[in-house]
Amino acid sequence: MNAPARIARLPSVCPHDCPSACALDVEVVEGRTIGRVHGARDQTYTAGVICAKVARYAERIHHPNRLLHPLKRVGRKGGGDFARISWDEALDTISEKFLAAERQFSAESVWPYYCAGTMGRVMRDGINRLRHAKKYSGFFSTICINPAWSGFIAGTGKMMGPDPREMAKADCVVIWGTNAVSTQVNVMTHAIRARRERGAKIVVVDVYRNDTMKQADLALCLRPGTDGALACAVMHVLFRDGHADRTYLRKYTDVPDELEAHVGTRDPAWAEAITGVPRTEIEAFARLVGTTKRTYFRLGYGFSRSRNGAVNMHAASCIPAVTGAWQHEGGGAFHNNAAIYHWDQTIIEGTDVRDPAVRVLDQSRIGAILCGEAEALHGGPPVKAMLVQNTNPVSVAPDQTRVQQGIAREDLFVAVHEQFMTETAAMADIVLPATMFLEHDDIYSGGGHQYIMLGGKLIDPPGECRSNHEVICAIAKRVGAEHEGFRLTPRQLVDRTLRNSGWGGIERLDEDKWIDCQPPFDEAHFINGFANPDGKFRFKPDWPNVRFTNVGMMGPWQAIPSLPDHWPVIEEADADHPFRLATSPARSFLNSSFNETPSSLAREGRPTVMIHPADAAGLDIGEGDKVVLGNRRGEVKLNARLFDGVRRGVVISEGVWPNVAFEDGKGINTLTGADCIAPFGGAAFHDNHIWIRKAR
Ligand SMILES: Nc1nc2c(c(=O)[nH]1)N[C@H]1C(S)=C(S)[C@@H](COP(=O)(O)OP(=O)(O)OC[C@H]3O[C@@H](n4cnc5c(=O)[nH]c(N)nc54)[C@H](O)[C@@H]3O)O[C@H]1N2
Ligand SMILES: Nc1nc2c(c(=O)[nH]1)N[C@H]1C(S)=C(S)[C@@H](COP(=O)(O)OP(=O)(O)OC[C@H]3O[C@@H](n4cnc5c(=O)[nH]c(N)nc54)[C@H](O)[C@@H]3O)O[C@H]1N2
Ligand code: SF4
Ligand SMILES: [Mo]
Repeated sequence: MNAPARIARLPSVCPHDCPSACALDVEVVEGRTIGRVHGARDQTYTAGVICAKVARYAERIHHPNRLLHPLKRVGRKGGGDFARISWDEALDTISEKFLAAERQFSAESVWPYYCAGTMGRVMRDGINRLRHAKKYSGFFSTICINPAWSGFIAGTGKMMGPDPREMAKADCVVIWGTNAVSTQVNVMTHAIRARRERGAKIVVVDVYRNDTMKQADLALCLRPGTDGALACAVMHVLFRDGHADRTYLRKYTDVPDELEAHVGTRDPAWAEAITGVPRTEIEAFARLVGTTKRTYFRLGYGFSRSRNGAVNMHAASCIPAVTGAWQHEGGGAFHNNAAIYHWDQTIIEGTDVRDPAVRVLDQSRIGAILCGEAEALHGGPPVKAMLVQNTNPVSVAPDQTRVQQGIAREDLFVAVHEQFMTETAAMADIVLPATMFLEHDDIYSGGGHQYIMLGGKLIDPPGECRSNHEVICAIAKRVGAEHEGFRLTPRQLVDRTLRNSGWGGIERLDEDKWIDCQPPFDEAHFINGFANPDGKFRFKPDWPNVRFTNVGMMGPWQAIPSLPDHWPVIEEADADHPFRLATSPARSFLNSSFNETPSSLAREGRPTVMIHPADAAGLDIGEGDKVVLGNRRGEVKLNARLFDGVRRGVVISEGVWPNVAFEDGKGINTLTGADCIAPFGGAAFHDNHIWIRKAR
């Protein structure tokens, strides 16, 4: 008889690029394999709830297709033929190529490229230490947060807000531009608690009737990129109907009279024409937030992924400044808690050896950069060698056709460190197998909550997988990069970073698992003033001085309207492109992650576009028909689903599928643009005009 399996339940943290950063309770079987993954019950934000795809993590970590050994390309680029090599050969090759590029084209011809495939600070950001120590090209990480964060900081002065758990103490929760049921499930935990315990109303503002909108008491379905108009009309009604808190406005805001005069011309009829939302719904929304002081605006990323996204984010954050909701428990606006941790990552990132003269290249413009566009390269040398960690740009980056062209250049050397043979790894010269989060040590902090958390190594990695830190240190040694951080273990880096940031040492986390970093009420609600030099919330942002980045202004920022408004710089529909496309997240994928696990693939089905039945009828398109979506950037073939939960003229395609799941290998990002958006760059993933036709 077999003895029953020994199952331990050990703490960890979900490493994926998700604001929820869940605290986990992981079943480890016989010290070797992962069983079911649970949400930690004793962490107050996670509160025992995690998403289904991470609950089934055993499927991803023990996936038969995991990369297990270093590989080198044999045959043509992207041809798919690789041969197994040793770690020494792989690391020697990478170092020789980097040194050769440096000799011939200068250090700036090497471009380490990464994203947030893991949110662990050591494994995500350590690549910057190699960059800075070697003066390799800089990296401006624009693809995700820039319009959202800069738009929020434009008003408040700081990326923080009321305790996320206060959502449960609100009388109204406005879930704006985030499909929380799919993308950060714990928002729903706290919002629904407010409904259950206090009878709170849930409002959802989105561009389609997604799983979150289905939960709403009041659902506002607008056209993509028009949230600024909605916010202005709401403020119009608040002033008009006496719901503006004039005492608060005088004490806490910069130009309340100018704002009132300005939104006086932005009434619900004006906004209806822009947003498509009936004026009666706008009035109802304004009345609700105007008469409910404890209104918590939970502002997501989705409505910032447009060319006017920063302006829209700022406009939404202005509403609680008009009602004075910020003063109340359960009131105010929240996007992310990044600033409360005051991280000092010098030891991880090597910022102490950064040379500010080195050029900084824009992550989102990887296509133009690899295709050698002089302006994208800031007039400097071409990119000749890359190390890619934690990201899959061939699938996820905008302007995909250019990315595919650029990365296929025969004179470009690419090393990709990955868990799977992604579409980016498939284009590499050298592929390195990476550990997963349960196989290495790291530290995490929540964007959507207020904890710092430790995630320790629980099992050994399979095959010859190595962590990002091991790879960075091994390359550093071979290319002669010097920094103390290369001589420390991940736990030592965590310990030093915690101490330098004012959180004590790692022992505290070994004991307590996490640190609750929530600032006091007055600070989180800006009771002592907002984080701008004059202490006021800014209706009129000083964009060049928004404390978000020192990389500099980008895009047509000088044309940004001075007060909250509808900024008409989106890709409007026109005669050639009668439809607007948003490329929203899929519930069972996380960006391109999980698009390799069988259960996620089964749940998502196949690449699909949701079209309003009346629009489909006009195009002679029926349920399940193959259709072509196109614009000047390219064409994509997928399957139609008739769906009346969108405005006419708007279509939605969920999920970053592998490009190969589409006919012709052209993925959804073939249609998205990489033009630079104001004021600090970013990618307008939900702002695309397109044509649609039935495929023959
Ligand atoms: N399941 C799943 N979870 C994820 C991800 C995923 O891909 N799948 N991605 C992760 C990452 S990297 C991030 S940054 C977060 C992002 O998570 P969110 O903050 O939720 O942002 P988005 O995923 O971009 O889009 C959210 C919603 O905004 C809607 N939207 C698009 N355009 C507009 C608009 O103009 N106005 C309004 N009001 N709504 C609009 C979209 O239709 C979508 O329903 O989620 C993370 N979590
Ligand atoms: N059409 C469309 N495109 C989008 C979006 C959209 O809404 N619509 N959203 C955009 C957003 S918000 C983002 S943030 C980007 C994200 O795009 P990506 O960063 O590319 O997405 P992820 O799937 O989170 O992670 C990428 C890879 O990191 C790898 N990885 C995970 N952990 C580790 C590790 O420890 N070491 C190494 N070496 N690799 C690891 C995973 O295997 C995965 O293949 O996508 C963007 N692309
Ligand atoms: S909700 Fe987000 S953080 Fe939580 S387990 Fe799922 S992917 Fe991870
Ligand atoms: Mo993201």
